[in-house]
Amino acid sequence: MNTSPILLTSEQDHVGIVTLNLAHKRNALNEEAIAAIDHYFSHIPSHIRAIVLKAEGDHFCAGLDLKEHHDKERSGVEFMRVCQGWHRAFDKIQHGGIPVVACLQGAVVGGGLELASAAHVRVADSGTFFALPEGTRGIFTGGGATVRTARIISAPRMVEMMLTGRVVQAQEGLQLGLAHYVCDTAKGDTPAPELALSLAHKIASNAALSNYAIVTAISRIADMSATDGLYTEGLVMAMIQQGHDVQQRLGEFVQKKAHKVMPGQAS
Ligand code: 1HE
Repeated sequence: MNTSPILLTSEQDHVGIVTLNLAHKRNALNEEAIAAIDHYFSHIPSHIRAIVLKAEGDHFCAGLDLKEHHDKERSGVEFMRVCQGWHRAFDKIQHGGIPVVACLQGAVVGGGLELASAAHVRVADSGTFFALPEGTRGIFTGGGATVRTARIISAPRMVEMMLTGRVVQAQEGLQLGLAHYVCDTAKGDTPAPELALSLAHKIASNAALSNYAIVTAISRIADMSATDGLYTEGLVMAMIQQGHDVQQRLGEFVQKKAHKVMPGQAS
């Protein structure tokens, strides 16, 4: 279990809760924070079946710790290694096999958006905003945005966001796919942290092997040719079909004991 004070961890049944705890610097990510994220997602306890990734304070994450970066005066190669560390850590979030629900508020900018882009489900408070201000800081993205964020919003949209520094508000973020849910408590919506947790519990109740396939296979198949993708899909299905609870889950449906898929079912 991770013990870093900058990444708080707790559990609720089969749901792990991971909280960035650097609110005083708007959860800007320094080397220690990236190491703590890498450590947690490398050692997910085996009983954890879904994870909520959230942050203390008014802002989810202000991206790269610009003070640390400024003070360290990193060389090109040193910064390349830092970026590779971010890639490793965030890849464990995306492809670790356990679904991750990000709970967003305030700034989700630069590396903060890269972090959110690695999660599988993004629940945003209505005050959330997204931006890629790297150009104004004289740097570039280094935490995976060119791969993950560009695939969510499209490469041309990412180019435009980076060139103009435009701030995308929560509702537009919803249309672009940066958020899957926007919670406006003033309109009576469930608060984002509550919705994120309830979605994580719901996800945790899926078959674990199905969840594993969903979070590891789909994004990889998207990188393949159609022929390879269809073949891989069949292989994944064949593997998942061996799950110990498949017959039980199918039997519950056959015996009319399982829930039906109904219109109007929110989540
Ligand atoms: C920081 C950082 C940071 C805040 N690194 N210390 N990211 C950015 O360009 C975003 C920079 N941050 C901001 O635009 C604003 O801080 C926020 C919109 C996020 C929040 O504003 P606000 O008014 O609530 O807070 P603040 O007063 O600006 O900041 C509070 C403190 O947090 C302050 O420190 P203090 O010692 O004066 O109290 C800030 O300096 C500190 N702080 N953001 C370090 N990012 C792998 S490559 C990834 C590339 C990138 O991520 S580039 C994008 C960087």
